[in-house]
Amino acid sequence: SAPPSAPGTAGTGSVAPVSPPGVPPVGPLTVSFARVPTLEQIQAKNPGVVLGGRYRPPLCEARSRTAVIVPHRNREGHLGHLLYHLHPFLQRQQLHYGIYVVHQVGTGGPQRGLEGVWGVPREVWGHWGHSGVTGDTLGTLWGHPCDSWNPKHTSVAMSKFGYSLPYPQYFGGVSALTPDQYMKINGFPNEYWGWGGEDDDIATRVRLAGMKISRPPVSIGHYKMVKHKSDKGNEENPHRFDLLVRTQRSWTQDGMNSLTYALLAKELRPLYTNLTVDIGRDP
Ligand code: NGS
Repeated sequence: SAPPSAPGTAGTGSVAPVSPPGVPPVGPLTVSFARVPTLEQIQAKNPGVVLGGRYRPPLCEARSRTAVIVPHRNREGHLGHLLYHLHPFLQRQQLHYGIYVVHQVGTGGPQRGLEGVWGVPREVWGHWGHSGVTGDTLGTLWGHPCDSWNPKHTSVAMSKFGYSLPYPQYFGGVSALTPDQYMKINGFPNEYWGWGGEDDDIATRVRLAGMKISRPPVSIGHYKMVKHKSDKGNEENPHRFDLLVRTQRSWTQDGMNSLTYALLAKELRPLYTNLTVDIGRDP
């Protein structure tokens, strides 16, 4: 049945085949970070993207709707690179999508593991209730970004790790889950403040919830990262190993069902929806 009306430009026609028709292959892309593109330049290259950073393929009905959720703090240049590459990637795949940038307020002081903000835009699920993708790394997605049965870890070959997994259970970078899968793992943990471990916690949740991590082949899950130093105010979390030992006991109480935050602003910008949230501070 047709999905309920969702934001974006009008789209009519039949359900999209798994491989997008009429999309000329572009082959391997050269991703350069030499110059940060301006938002105006990106807008000019993406005329089909409507306010809020939404797009709907004009000639077919996408199989699912995809919310791309980007946790963000103080890296405007990275955001420019991401939007420049990601909008065309997603359109070539004829996805019906919206990009949400979740901006955490406050500088200094430890912040909760960035992944935690994924649960923030609950209203995102209302509009884009089929698939979700989250991450802080640039990469490609293909077709239906989610796996129907299992949470997908998509950034399997990242430049910083020599294009292979740093360790077998690695779940960091970019992942794609359906809302149903997200609920099954009780969302992401809220107790990790500062750097490290929250992605390992999520990998453990996937297992404890009776699912497996699904992964695309290396040729698809290929990611080039913008190099960056460790973020000021996001120092290594000294408690992360203690927290990881407790995941088995804590995951049903700590997660989506215990998440608190204040949504301070929601702005529909030309290339993305900006959500400004206050998730509090390390107690
Ligand atoms: C592990 C961290 C993960 C992190 C990964 C890669 O050690 O959170 O390294 O880090 N786990 C713990 O600290 C328990 S990276 O090279 O990207 O900085 O994602």
